[in-house]
Amino acid sequence: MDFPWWKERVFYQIYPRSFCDSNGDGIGDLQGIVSRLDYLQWLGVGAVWLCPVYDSPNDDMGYDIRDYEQIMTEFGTMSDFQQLVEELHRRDIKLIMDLVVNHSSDEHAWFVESRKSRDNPYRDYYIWRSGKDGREPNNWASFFTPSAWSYDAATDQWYLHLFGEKQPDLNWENPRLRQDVYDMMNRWFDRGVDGFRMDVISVLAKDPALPDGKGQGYVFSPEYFAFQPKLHEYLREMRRACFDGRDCMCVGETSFVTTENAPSVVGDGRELDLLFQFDIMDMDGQGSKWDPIPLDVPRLGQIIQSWQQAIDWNTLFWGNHDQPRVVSRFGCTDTEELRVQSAKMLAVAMYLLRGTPFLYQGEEIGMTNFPFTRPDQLRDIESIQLLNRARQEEREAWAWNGILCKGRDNARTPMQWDDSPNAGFTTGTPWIDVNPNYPAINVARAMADPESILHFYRRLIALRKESNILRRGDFQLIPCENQHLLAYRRSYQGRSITVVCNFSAQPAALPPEAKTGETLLSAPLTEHQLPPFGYVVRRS
Ligand code: TEU
Ligand code: CA
Repeated sequence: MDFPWWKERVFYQIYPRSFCDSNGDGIGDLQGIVSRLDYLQWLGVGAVWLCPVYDSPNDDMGYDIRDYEQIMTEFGTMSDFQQLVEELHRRDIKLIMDLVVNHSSDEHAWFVESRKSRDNPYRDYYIWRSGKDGREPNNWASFFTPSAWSYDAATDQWYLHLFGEKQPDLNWENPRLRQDVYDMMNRWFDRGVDGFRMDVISVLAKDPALPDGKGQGYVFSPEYFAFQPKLHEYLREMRRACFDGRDCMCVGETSFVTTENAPSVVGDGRELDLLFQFDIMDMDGQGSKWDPIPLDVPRLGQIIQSWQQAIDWNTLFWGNHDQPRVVSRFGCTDTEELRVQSAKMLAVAMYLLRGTPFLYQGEEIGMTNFPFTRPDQLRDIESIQLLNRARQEEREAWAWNGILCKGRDNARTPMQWDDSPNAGFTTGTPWIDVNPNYPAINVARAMADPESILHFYRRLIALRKESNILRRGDFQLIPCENQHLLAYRRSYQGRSITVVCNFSAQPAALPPEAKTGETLLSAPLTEHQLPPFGYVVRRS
């Protein structure tokens, strides 16, 4: 049985701005990444997902692209990029790029043209409408701003932006725009890229009638912009235009995907290869992500089970640049011992599932959330907008709590390499503060300690590589009486591996299914008892 490379490898996500700064300007860059590739190879990763490195005014940290074929000046040059590709491939590491084509920056040449006049050749590259009674064309809310529309006086019309004001949505109805995007993607493939992570790809197509959402005020209306019928047309066209005949892959960030509609975009190789679903990421928010609730472990088990059943191949991840740090979120940072133990437990729980792991930079050393106390420490448009709005509504304390628990900047603080000033990330002033815990939590220290989270991740990656059961086996949830345990079994050709994880600070009795077998990995057990945040992995 032949598997494509993207099912056999572990991916590692790099947020370039915060990974490694090579020239002391406080901003991570391509040469910084090149200088750390031996580390990635040592860890055992087989592919890198690089967050946007394109020219951008950075209103949304690179997710607002001004030029799809220029490297952001702070990050380096196209020749640095070419060197990165070569150095990765020399180590047998694949590279996938971020593809952000739901929207561009308002500073992109297309939009600069588009807004000039109603009959500009680029007018239809974006979504322009006349207002209704002096108001927005409809009542849609955006991800980052109250209304999803901004008014442009020059032509007396409004443009749609599902994200920030400086991120106008591209008009996928326009075949010229689509062809320009495909040509651009093909040129990246020609530069040696092995695939794309497709930003909010599920919202490319909008309901052509742009109907009002149901409700008062501005209404977030994914029923009119997520998973629209035309989406499938566009994805199939893109597949044919860019992927056919190449050994390349794509993983879609399919916001609003469900176990019901997921099979419509993955599985048959005609649209996406992989998708990111957010059911687990959304579990600890009630209504909105800013209202945190504790993790419900039986529910986690149900979600995992339903996804493992819904599609043949899942992505496995605990975080990304939009999510808080997982050890702070679902593990425990009360003591150093619990941080280490719970980070290992989380890795076991997620990365032994059936699917392709995506690690986020810093996760492998158990980096934690940042203790933000002042607005000037924030860099993320989403948190800044939230705080501004909350101030007007006198809900500042609520917003701060949300930002501490869920703010995206938690994952964007610099990678902690060693205990030298600024964690070895930069010799200058970092663009965002370094987490003050870097003297204790850093790569150099973790390297020197065979019991560290880092060494554990390396073992886990190696274990996946050498085990057919883990790479190919099927999945079965093991129901547990104890509400804090997650347990499952992977089986392949008559052999199986049983995984049990304790998501609580209380010791827990092992379920009978996990009492026997050869121990592959385990926290120290006492009399068939898992310690707080303990785990055990057994083969039989
Ligand atoms: O994220 C899209 C998305 O749905 C998330 O933004 C999420 O809803 C958001 O973080 C609010 O919590 C992608 C990128 O990953 C993100 O960094 C960009 O800001 C966004 O698209 C716009 O390009
Ligand atoms: Ca730099």
